[in-house]
Amino acid sequence: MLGLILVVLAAAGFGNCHGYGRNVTYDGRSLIIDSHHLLLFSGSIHYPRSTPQMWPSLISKAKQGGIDVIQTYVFWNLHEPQQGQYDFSGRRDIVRFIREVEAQGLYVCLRIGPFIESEWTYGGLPFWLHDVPGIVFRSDNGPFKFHMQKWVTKVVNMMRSEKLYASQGGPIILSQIENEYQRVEGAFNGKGSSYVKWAAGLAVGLQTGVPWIMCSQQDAPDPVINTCNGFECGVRFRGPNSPNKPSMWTENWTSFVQRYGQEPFMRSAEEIAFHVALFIAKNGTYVNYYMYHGGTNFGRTGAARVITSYYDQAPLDEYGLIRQPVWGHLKELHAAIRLCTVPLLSGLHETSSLGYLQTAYVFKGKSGECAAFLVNKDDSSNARVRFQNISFELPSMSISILPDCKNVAFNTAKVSTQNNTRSRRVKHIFDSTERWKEYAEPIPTFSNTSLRAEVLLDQMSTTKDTSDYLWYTVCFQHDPDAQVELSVLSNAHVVHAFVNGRYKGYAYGGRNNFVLEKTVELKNGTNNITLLSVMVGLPDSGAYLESKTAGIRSVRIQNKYLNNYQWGYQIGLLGERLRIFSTEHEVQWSPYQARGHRLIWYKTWFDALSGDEPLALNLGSMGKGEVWVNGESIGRYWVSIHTPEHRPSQTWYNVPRSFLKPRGNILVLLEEEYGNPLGITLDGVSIT
Ligand SMILES: *[C@@H]1O[C@H](CO)[C@@H](O)[C@H](O)[C@H]1NC(C)=O
Ligand SMILES: *[C@@H]1O[C@H](CO)[C@@H](O)[C@H](O)[C@H]1NC(C)=O
Ligand SMILES: *[C@@H]1O[C@H](CO)[C@@H](O)[C@H](O)[C@H]1NC(C)=O
Ligand SMILES: *[C@@H]1O[C@H](CO)[C@@H](O)[C@H](O)[C@H]1NC(C)=O
Ligand SMILES: *[C@@H]1O[C@H](CO)[C@@H](O)[C@H](O)[C@H]1NC(C)=O
Ligand SMILES: *[C@@H]1O[C@H](CO)[C@@H](O)[C@H](O)[C@H]1NC(C)=O
Ligand SMILES: *[C@@H]1O[C@H](CO)[C@@H](O)[C@H](O)[C@H]1NC(C)=O
Ligand SMILES: CC(=O)N[C@H]1CO[C@H](CO)[C@@H](O)[C@@H]1O
Repeated sequence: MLGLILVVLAAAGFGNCHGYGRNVTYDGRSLIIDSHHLLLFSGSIHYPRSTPQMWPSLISKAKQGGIDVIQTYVFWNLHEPQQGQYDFSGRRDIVRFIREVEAQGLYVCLRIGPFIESEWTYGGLPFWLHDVPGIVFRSDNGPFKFHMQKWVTKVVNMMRSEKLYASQGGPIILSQIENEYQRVEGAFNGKGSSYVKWAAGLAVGLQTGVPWIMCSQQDAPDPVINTCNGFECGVRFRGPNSPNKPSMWTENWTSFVQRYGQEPFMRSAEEIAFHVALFIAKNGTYVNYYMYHGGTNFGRTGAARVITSYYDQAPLDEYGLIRQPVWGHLKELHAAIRLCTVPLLSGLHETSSLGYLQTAYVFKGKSGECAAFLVNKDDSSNARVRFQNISFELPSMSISILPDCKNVAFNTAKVSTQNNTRSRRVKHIFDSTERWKEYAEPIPTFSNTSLRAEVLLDQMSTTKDTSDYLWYTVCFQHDPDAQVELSVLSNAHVVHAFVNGRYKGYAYGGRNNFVLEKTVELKNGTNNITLLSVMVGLPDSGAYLESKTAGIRSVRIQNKYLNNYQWGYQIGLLGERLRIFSTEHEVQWSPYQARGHRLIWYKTWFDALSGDEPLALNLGSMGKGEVWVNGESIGRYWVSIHTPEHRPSQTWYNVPRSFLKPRGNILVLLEEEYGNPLGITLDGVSIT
């Protein structure tokens, strides 16, 4: 039997896909490549969430873990930040990423979207789309369809000109259009379903020679395949919408996105394995892990309040290190399911009850091969069952896989892989006062501003995502000297208040409005009130994203509303405009003094560190801000916000080795609140 399987796999031509076009189709059972039915395990790795230097090892570890397909989104706003100005360099080099997957003999599933959500700022849509007259995103709307068609066509043509589709001999076997649209479809009334048909027509009309999928879209029009996203597709998926389409799971969440203020979401290896095995038992033939490697939301790419580390709990952690037992347990699961390939894909299926909560899913091949999945859904106790006259003990909430219908090759609840632990060792301490410099961000007043309005402006349409920061300033006449109550209502993420140049405090919120309330002293005469509104990423989900607004909604002093005063605005920080985080720029940096002021830029330097293990900055002594290494932003940090367990959501921040030089590396931080840079360390990360 083993011999037969090897022949089948070799015939499927795994890993030698150069030079000739392949015929990728599907039927009700699975994807078919050159007339071979395939059972595929896929893993999401997003190219911009790691570095080109990390790609080969990430892909190789996925391959060793039994992964056949690498799935990635295409990140439109990264590639076309300004209309018509494209960037495919460095981490954005999607062609290089796909070629690396191909070089290692794996396939690619390309999820073009172009709306991708993905906890990525603005769901991957470029902000300039917001200003296209008359646009309604993701609807049967002329302007949106025009730009979507242009971008999707550009991506497809780029892939085609590089010969990356399987139909041309390349690795791409699947493409996705749109993303989980059914969740919002109802909000667009009739324009939702006509948009779905249009999007499917656009995709199919591009004639890539490989099938298209729509995830979480039950009514995906033929020939587009509807696929499942979620934790438990073996339980919840209603199945393909046609008997001629295979059952595919595009997002089986290995963990879940973490936002600032939240604890990480842990999903056990046993639970993931149970749901994957159940999906296969129920005729699934494609399972993708979202994420297999999460990585890092570098720069300002994370969506609203999403932490910089992305799906660190995945089988490959943020640094690309193997996380055990999940990586090893899934590897064994894949190997056991592979042993069932022939009966799974070529045979008859039977389901029989073995008990109240126990079921056997049996697959029989044409030459007498037999494989079985014995499921015990009893979550409180083990079950003893008889299957084909043999007695089996099924652990609670588990699936036993029998590639020959007699012997258990794997049970999802029995983890034989040993746990590993991740540790960090301090390699460099930035505790030398002489090595730090600082630059105090000036606090603007009304007279400094050129942008004026007699309303409180929306932050997103004002900054156009060029900065997390928007200053709101106003002059307020008061008579006489007095202590008054200042109240600021915001639906951005943070607001800091300054009165007459003095810091008065801050407040933050989540999804809803929040209020900053402070007692402040006003002078007899003109007072300067300056508010800094901060967004930790743009929203990434929901219908009518283009009409979402954020920022300061209302300002009150005692009983007087200042909303219709003349406000002056400054977009972004001066330090950002001067690019003082870049290596070449020189501003008037001052010697470090532990003043504890708000809004201080800090700068130091260090030489490269020995070894080759991944590196992370421990920012446990800092508050909130952004950090740059040699001019590259490694992301936002927010250590001062704590989870219900009273700890930061993220303390360590990934510094890819490829960002470093042998000597004279520049580290710059913008601290919004209060931080002690002397407490920062650069640590080596390893697993044991
Ligand atoms: C591709 O495969 C399908 C069946 O899987 C078959 O019907 C079709 O003729 C094949 N096309 C080519 C060009 O070989
Ligand atoms: C191993 O890790 C799992 C999480 O996947 C945890 O539930 C379990 O307690 C750990 N076992 C040991 C011995 O630490
Ligand atoms: C699996 O496929 C077989 C054959 O098409 C069908 O009889 C069976 O009901 C399917 N099983 C499930 C759980 O959908
Ligand atoms: C099943 O096992 C019983 C004894 O344990 C035996 O009498 C019976 O013949 C067996 N049936 C089959 C189909 O093997
Ligand atoms: C704001 O204006 C004042 C005086 O008009 C000036 O001293 C200060 O440097 C200006 N600040 C900024 C940030 O431009
Ligand atoms: C406030 O200042 C104005 C103008 O300088 C003055 O006329 C008024 O008396 C002052 N009020 C108090 C309470 O000092
Ligand atoms: C308000 O700001 C202006 C400069 O924009 C400055 O001249 C004035 O002294 C400030 N007022 C107070 C009370 O700080
Ligand atoms: C899309 C989807 O299926 N989402 C579900 C994923 O699983 C979690 C928890 O089981 C549900 O809350 C989601 O609705």
